[in-house]
Amino acid sequence: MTKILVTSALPYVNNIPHLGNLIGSVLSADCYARYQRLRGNEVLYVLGTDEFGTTTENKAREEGITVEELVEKYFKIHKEVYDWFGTSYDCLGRTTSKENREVAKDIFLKLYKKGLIIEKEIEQLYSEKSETFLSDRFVEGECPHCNAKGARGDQCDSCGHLIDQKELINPISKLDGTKPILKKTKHLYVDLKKLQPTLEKFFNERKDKWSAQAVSITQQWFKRGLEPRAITRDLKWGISVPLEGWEDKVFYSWFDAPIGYIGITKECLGDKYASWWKDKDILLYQFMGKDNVPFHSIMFPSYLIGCEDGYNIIDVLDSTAYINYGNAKFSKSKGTGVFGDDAIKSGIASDVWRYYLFRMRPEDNDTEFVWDDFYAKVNNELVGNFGNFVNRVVSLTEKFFEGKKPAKKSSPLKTDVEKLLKEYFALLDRSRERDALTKANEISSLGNKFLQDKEPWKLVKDNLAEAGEVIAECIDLLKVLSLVYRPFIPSAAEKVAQIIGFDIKSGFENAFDEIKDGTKLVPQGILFEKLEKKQIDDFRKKFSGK
Ligand code: B3M
Ligand code: ZN
Repeated sequence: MTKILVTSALPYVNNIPHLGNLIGSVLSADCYARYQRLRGNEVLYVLGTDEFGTTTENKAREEGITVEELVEKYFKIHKEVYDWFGTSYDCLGRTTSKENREVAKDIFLKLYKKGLIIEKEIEQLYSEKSETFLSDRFVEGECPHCNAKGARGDQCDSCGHLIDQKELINPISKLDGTKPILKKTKHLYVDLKKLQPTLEKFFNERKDKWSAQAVSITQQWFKRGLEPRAITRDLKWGISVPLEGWEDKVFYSWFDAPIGYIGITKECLGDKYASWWKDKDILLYQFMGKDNVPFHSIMFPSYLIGCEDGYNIIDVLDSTAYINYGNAKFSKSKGTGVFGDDAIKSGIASDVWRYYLFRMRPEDNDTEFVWDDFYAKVNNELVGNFGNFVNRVVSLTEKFFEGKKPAKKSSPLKTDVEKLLKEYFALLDRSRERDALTKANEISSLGNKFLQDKEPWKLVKDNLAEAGEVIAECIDLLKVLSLVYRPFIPSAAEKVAQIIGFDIKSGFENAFDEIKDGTKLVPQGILFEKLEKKQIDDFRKKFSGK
């Protein structure tokens, strides 16, 4: 048994998460955590909300409430969304917790004592109108590397270069639309340059297990050469810097946010957090969108390696590309796309949303959420394949065998199922979730094809025993199916397990143990309703932007 610590990137708590946020990290981590539990491993899945930063501060101003009220409000919404989607987190916490403040300060002071914190006086963009220094996300301009418009103060999404906000051509304050001025201030920096050799060695030892995208993004950073990176900001909403003369500054949210994984574990487990963060036999598996990669492959490791306090450092980084809404981006302000609260109100079960999101998980390239495709995949695959197989098996058993499992002497499907299951394991071990779901569908298709070929509804006439053999084999397959679908569509999988009286938590270990002859099935009704064309058309209208 392995102990696996799974984390999902901590979504910002100043907005309602959309389907892209959800599949990008929260559900991806959930699927992996569920899978590993079913394989008999001990898993701790840590999830939470990222609550500091200027965006949050501004959002509170916009909504006319205090920042504290704002994060309270959105934390509740986030939790509701994660719960509705069936996220199986073990710890759910917040970067603003007392524990996280303590851990962040402690790590900072250790870095400081090791001489890894540098002080610099710099000039920074300042809005005279709003009387505030502008954080990187609040300035936009032309990229100094590729000239793309709309580059942010920290990064250009067009060419991926990191940017110093001062280099932006024609910067504009996104807070108030004015042209900012340069003003002197001082900040603290982590000396990434000094840590580069260690970070690179550490990365090279692990990269074979990382997503290709995460590897290439990280390699680009190393190739350009690491520079000291600021970890303080001139803001009020943040963790105060515990150093004399620095009391009026706070940590940059990308300092305390990844540390939040540790803080949240502590918030949830108390001192036992150390058995996950400091014991050496842990596998740390982190899920995130591609824009979060450098913060997890370089920044977070730099804090943990630098402070030399025995923390576990990332083993596997799994990053996703983006799922777009058609050819547009999800945007709350434009009313484009489906958000967590919309899904809750949709009248469509969370498993159905999950199914489509995993089928479209952007594992290598960006993908698109398309209503017609949603309709087709749900109806043809989820309902038409898996749902249909389960219903057929249950109703045939009821019709011809009084709802009880008939006897069987052989297992004609076993070899094929074992082979597919092995492939499924190999995929999920590397968190290729989208392909693994397709594999699960193949196993289900195998069952449907078997029924179609054997036609037990005809066999019953002259050879009841042979028809029984077929049905019994299908009932045993339900067990494997409940397991392979469990990481993706947990409620439906649970129902299938209930039909056959299988304790799904016992996992894959006894997947091929036959269900006892004569077991009475416990029907659970229709697993999924077919989507209606009209329903889809209404959604399309409703969610396609102002
Ligand atoms: N909140 C960014 C995001 O949600 C950021 C992730 C923090 S992970 C420690 O994309
Ligand atoms: Zn650029």
